[in-house]
Amino acid sequence: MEKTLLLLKPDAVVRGVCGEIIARFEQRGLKPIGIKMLQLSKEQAEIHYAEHQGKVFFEELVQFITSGPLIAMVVCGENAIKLTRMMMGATNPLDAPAGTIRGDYATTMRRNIIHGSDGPTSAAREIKIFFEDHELFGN
Ligand code: IDP
Ligand code: MG
Repeated sequence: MEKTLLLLKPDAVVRGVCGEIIARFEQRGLKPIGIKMLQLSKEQAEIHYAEHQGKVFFEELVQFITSGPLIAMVVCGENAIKLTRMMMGATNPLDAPAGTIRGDYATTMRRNIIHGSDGPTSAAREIKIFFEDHELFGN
């Protein structure tokens, strides 16, 4: 069993599509073991997106992810990381086919609806940023 961190970004909250996106993961067989709504501080956002520090889009990315509340979620299941990344679709929604979350809900890189950890190391690191051990259930 693998765990991964998903963020339904502020655009998902503003548009009121979080429930249907969460339902997709449940339908697929991934089990949410922790969910919370929060607004990231600039410092937390910079830690979460540390790998992108220095890139041209970094400031815009931090500005957007801190612009309003988001929903953070840990899901658990076999191959959860690969499965959630496949379900999300490409980073650029223009390259994300219909049927993927970004392909169905997003049009721009900046507002691409969802974040998902891209590997076991980043999943472990990112889950710790958002959740204490006692906030995760079914471990
Ligand atoms: P990912 O979210 O698919 O893992 P990353 O490369 O980790 O994609 O980038 C993190 C986030 O930064 C993306 O989801 C997207 O919102 C934003 N981003 C990535 N590349 C660009 C870019 O070239 N321009 C603007 N925003 C970008
Ligand atoms: Mg990434």
